[in-house]
Amino acid sequence: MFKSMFEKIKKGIEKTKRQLIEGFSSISFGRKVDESLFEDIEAVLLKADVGVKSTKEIVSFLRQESKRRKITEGQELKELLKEKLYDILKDCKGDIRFTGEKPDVILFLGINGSGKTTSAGKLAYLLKKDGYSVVFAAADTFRAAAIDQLEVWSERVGVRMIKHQSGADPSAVMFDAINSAKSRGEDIVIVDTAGRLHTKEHLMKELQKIKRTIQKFSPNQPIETLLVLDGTIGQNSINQAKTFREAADVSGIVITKLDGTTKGGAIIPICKELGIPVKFIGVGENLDDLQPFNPKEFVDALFD
Ligand SMILES: Nc1nc2c(ncn2[C@@H]2O[C@H](COP(=O)(O)OP(=O)(O)O)[C@@H](O)[C@H]2O)c(=O)[nH]1
Ligand SMILES: [Mg+2]
Repeated sequence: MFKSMFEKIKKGIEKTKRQLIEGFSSISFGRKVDESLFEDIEAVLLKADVGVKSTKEIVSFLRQESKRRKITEGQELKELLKEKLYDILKDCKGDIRFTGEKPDVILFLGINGSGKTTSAGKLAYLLKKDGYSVVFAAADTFRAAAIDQLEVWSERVGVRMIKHQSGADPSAVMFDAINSAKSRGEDIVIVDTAGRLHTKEHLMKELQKIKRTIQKFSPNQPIETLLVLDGTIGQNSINQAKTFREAADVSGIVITKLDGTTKGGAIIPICKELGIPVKFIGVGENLDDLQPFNPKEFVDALFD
C-alpha cells in the first residue's frame, strides 16, 4: 500500500522530476564540487519554478554548508540539497482535523478550473475507503454543467449528493446538505463551491455567507477550508492564494495537476510564503490520484 502510493507520487510528479533529474544528470553529480555545479543547480531550480528568492536561499545554503562540512563530492552535495528541500517542506503538511461531529464539513475553494470538483471527488473516494460516510453539496450552482460534473463523481465514488437547480443560492444547497447528513448521522459533507472571483469584496461576502450558514449548525465547522491551486501555473498561484487567505480562513492547500507540469518546484515558495499546510496533492484525473502531501516522500521521489 505504502509502496504503491510512493510509486504513484513518483509517477505523478514525473515531469517535475524529469525537469530536476534531467538537469542534474546532465550536470552529473559524479564530479567534484565547483562553481559550475552550483550554477547548474541554480538553473535547474529556476526552471522548475522554485522561484528566485527560494533558489537563492537554497544555493547560498549549499555554498556555505558545503564549505563548513568540507564537502567536495557532487553526490554529497546532492544529499545536502535533498536535506535542504526537506527542511523547507517538512512542516508544510497536515491531516484533516476531524471533530467527529456528524457531519464534519469540508469546504473547497479556488478559482474556476483549479480542480475543486475533481479534488472533491477524489477526497470523497479516500474518505469512503477509510470508512466515512460522505455527502456532496453541489454549491457551485453557477453553471448547470458544474452540478452535472459533481454528479458524475458522486456516481463514480458512490456517495450521495444534494443539489438544487442551477442558479440557486449556494448557501441553501449547503443548508440542505448539512441538514440531510445530520438527520441520517452521516460523517462528512464535502462542499463544492463556485470559483468566481469578481472582486475581493465580492469573494469575501460570498465566503462569509457560506460560513455563516455552516455555523448555524456548529461553531466548529467547517473543519477544513481547502484552497485548490492549479499546479501548472506554478508560483503565479501565490497571489491568488493570498487573496483567498484574506477572504477566508484557509486551513489547507491542495495543489493539483502535479502530474502534468514542469512547475512543481513552486510547491517550495508556496509553502514558504503562505504558511498554510499543503494537505493534498493531485497527480492525475483518476479516483485514486489525490495524495496526502508527504514532504519526505515528495523529496525522495524528486531525486529517486
Ligand atoms: N492531470 C490532472 N488534471 C486534473 C487534476 N485535477 C483536476 N484536473 C483537471 O482539471 C480540469 C478542471 O478541474 P475541475 O475539477 O473541473 O476544476 P474546478 O473548476 O475548480 O471545479 C478538469 O479537466 C480536471 O480533470 C490533476 O491532479 N491532474
Ligand atoms: Mg467545479
